[in-house]
Amino acid sequence: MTPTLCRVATRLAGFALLLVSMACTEPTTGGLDAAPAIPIGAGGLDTATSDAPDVAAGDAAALADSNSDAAADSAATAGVDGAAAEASDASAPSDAADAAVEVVADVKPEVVVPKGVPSATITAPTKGAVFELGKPVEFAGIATDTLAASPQLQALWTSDKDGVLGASTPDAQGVVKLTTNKLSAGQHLIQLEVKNPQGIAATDARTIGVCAWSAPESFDTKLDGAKWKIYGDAYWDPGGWLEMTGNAQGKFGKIWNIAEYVQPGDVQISFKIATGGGINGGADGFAMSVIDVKSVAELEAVLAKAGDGGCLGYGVSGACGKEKVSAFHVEIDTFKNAGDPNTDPTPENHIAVTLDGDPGKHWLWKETPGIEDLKWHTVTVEVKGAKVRVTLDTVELFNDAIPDFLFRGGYIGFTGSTGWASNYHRFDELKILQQCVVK
Ligand SMILES: [Ca+2]
Ligand SMILES: [Ca+2]
Ligand SMILES: [Ca+2]
Ligand SMILES: [Ca+2]
Repeated sequence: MTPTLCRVATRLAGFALLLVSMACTEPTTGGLDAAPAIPIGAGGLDTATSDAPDVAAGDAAALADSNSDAAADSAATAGVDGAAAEASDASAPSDAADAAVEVVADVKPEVVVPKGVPSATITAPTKGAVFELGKPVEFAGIATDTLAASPQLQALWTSDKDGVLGASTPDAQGVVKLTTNKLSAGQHLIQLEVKNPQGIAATDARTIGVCAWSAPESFDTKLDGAKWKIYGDAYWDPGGWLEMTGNAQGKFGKIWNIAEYVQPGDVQISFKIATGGGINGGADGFAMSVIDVKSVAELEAVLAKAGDGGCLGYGVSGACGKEKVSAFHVEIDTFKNAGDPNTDPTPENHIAVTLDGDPGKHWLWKETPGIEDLKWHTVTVEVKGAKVRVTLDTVELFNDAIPDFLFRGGYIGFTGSTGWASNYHRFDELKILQQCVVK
């Protein structure tokens, strides 16, 4: 065996060490019997050369422990071989030179590549935004890196609740977008991870909510008194809806949910209304209200003060009373009041948002001339931050911010009133987009 082969073979894994050692120390033709070690050595050259010192040392220790003479010899040989490697290469014949070239190539130091620092920023949706289950949610972000161009980066969107939402490549400006309608209901911590070509990652995250509509209240069967409580002239109509007054003069009533509390924050509420059929041009109107009180007892104390006529069964402040209450109302007003006791912004029928029990302050309103047709119409109310959007049969009436407004939640209910003029005042199919409590 040539010195080179011996050296290479000696660097093999421990199980072959003894055999190889003997072949190297006995330069006879018998050494050729060790040839099977060569193909293994050739195949494992890269590993063997780089790991050789460890393997040799480990084997030397292991074999020394065995107390065998042969083992001691081989350990010594391995140690000498490792130490003498440089010297042997220097004076080696041509086949040794080939091996030396490979060894040099293998130990060539790695080129130090400068590492970039990536950055990830979620730009949409806003933190704490709430979405309706099944509707598309549009995510957007910016992915950049101190070295790599944005299109060289990888962007990955994930939800802590639903896992991977999608991967994409940023455009030249670093913009990454993803739209999905697959988010499950509940709170999600959305994360954008940006990875640069070196595998270094940056992340940004924010919480959003995906909410499901509550089961609609159909009011098709007699009300459960533990949930819906009736006050004044209101009643449940066997036709399958709530009636606030009946078609008679001088009535006012209320029906309230005393079992559930609408959470504060963004909310969507949908219900159906029908009014009309009355005398003297029809009046006065009705309202959906959410009153922010801590208990049903407090709620009832407020409701007990609510006025009739132009106060629509919910007015307790302004021209209608002196109560201080935090409340949100959407009124459907079908009679023009002018200082009796409050004043309307238009002689026409209107739908308006009022606050805190004051029917005289119309924060947002729109004329709805044909509303007294005693047909069913759908009203939706969407609160997003200080903005309130109201639609009537899918037509937007208004979508504006109310200064300093914050939906505070509370107990939800309905009121209505008649006076000299009358009308039916019906509510049905209440749906509330369940508020996900989003941090
Ligand atoms: Ca119904
Ligand atoms: Ca009217
Ligand atoms: Ca009015
Ligand atoms: Ca009004």
